[in-house]
Amino acid sequence: MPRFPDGFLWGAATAAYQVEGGNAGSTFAAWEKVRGWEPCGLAADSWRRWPEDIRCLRELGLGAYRFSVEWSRVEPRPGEYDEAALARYREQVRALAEAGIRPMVCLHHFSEPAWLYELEPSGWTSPRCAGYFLRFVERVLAAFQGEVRDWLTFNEPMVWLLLGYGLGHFPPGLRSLFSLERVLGENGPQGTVLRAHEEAYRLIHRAVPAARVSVAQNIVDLRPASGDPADARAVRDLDLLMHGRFLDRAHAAKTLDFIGVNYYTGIFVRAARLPLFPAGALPGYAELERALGPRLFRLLGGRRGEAPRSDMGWEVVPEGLGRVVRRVWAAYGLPIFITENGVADGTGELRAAFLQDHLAALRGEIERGARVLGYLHWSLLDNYEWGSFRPRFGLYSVDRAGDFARRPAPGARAYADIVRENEGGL
Ligand code: IFM
Repeated sequence: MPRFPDGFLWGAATAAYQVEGGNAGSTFAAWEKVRGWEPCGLAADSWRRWPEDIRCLRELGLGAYRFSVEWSRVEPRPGEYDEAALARYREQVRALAEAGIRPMVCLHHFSEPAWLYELEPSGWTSPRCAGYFLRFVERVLAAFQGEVRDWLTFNEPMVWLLLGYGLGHFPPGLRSLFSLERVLGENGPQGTVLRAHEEAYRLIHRAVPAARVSVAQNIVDLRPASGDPADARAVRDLDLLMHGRFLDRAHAAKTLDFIGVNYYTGIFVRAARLPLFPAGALPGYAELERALGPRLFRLLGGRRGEAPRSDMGWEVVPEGLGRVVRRVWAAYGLPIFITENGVADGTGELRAAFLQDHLAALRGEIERGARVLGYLHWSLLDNYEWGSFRPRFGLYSVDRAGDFARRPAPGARAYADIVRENEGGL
């Protein structure tokens, strides 16, 4: 594979709730019981075993690590901060720096303190949530004492809002099936989140003038299901709703230093025959096909592709990463950071080729002129996939039934080889 540019950052990503364990004050801890989900429990026990995680990063030769700070742990009661927890995160940041690994800190990765929804039952529909969040951000900034340069304010805000405020699958469990466009539009919770992002951006830059700040936007490669111009319009409208609008607004407010892209899959989109779907689009998401059942999904005009599927049912579409990067670069002209990309691969048969093919597509866009700062593989470890430990995204498996030992999973060696081949850059 051709080499990546000098200074390109190779890394891996996790999120607090998915790996730390013991986050009993999170909205998700209660939610697991309500929904009958597999409990997250100790997860990968990274709250205690983070030095082992750093050893894994070093073993792979990685130079960047994205993790998140768990709001419910740092602020267990409104306005009460756990200084020991903040000190523990600071210790982790320092240990990463000593190991030559650049931290990227995400401030909001789905999980929130349960008290937030006791105070604000309609959640981010209330502008007050932004105020609580920003107070937490200030405490984290003070704790890190300017030692972290790369920041993400929100992880996948549109996915989180869709699941929590539209489909009722995440806390706070609000459903607005027939008004998804309102939830995802500026006058709903999305507007509050956007304002919180913009203000957090300013706070971070005030505390760390050299900071690089963004959001991690989940961007799916959308293709029209047929040559019908209505399908092309549906692609454009869905793209705007799920990807573009939030980024456009944040970009216009000059609150993005780069674009964080989480890329997993590509889907076909058909113009919806029934006015049920937002943006007039019937998207070929695996989750929608599962919810409707394959027959009804097809009857409504849904189309899935022929590519191999991961354990999430997501089609593996490496060229889609290239198309997404091309579109994002053309739209914003800002550097791009691949903040997540990975595959749920229980048999271990997919990951090595997945990495090679996605990185080849990414390299192609760099050659065409896109500026890409780095690539973070999701995930460093097998972790809690919001309801289940079954999907295996990790470069390392975790022996959860035993001593939580981390062992390289299939594909880890392939990633380490790519990283080593690129040492020194072009
Ligand atoms: O595990 C999630 C993560 O929390 C957000 N991005 C997608 C990943 C895989 O589903």
